[in-house]
Amino acid sequence: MKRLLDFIDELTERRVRALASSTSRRSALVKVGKLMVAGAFTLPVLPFDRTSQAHAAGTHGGGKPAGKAEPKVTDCDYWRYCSVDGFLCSCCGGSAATCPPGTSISKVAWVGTCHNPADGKDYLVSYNDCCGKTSCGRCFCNTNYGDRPGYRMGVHNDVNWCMANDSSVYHCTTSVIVGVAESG
Ligand code: ABN
Repeated sequence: MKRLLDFIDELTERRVRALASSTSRRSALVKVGKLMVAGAFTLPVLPFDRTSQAHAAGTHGGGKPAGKAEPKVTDCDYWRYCSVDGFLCSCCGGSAATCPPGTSISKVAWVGTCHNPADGKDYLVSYNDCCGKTSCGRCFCNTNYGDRPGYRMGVHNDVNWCMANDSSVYHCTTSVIVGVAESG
């Protein structure tokens, strides 16, 4: 039995030595590299989530997607809400452009540019908050077209625009059309 094991040992050692002398470390690395490159082309590529870009492209009032009903004045994708961050006053006892009773319109506001698919024009929209009552809590929209991160002062919309009113308590947000954007 021992002789058989010695024989297998010897045979294995000879084979391993022969293989080692005919294969350099460099050629082994080349083989591994080739396998990796081939794998990159043949293995399935994981899908990318591009929904945020699609959302950004579609919420600038680009028009309703095919097969979808026209957005209502209480829907976030209604064209003039392209840059809202807050509760729609049209769901809170007011309208798209007026504050609900018992609240007052903010003295400062965020202004966005939204595309109206009905006439093909771009409009300046002032997003004034309504102040003096606790948060409405209905129809929260966060479309925020053109918004930039908080460290870019002046171009950030996650702000309580009631800050300059007698009451800084935020209730909802209106979308008041203030002009047509100039082209060019
Ligand atoms: N402009 C709406 C809002 C109110 C309070 C805090 C953030 C955003």
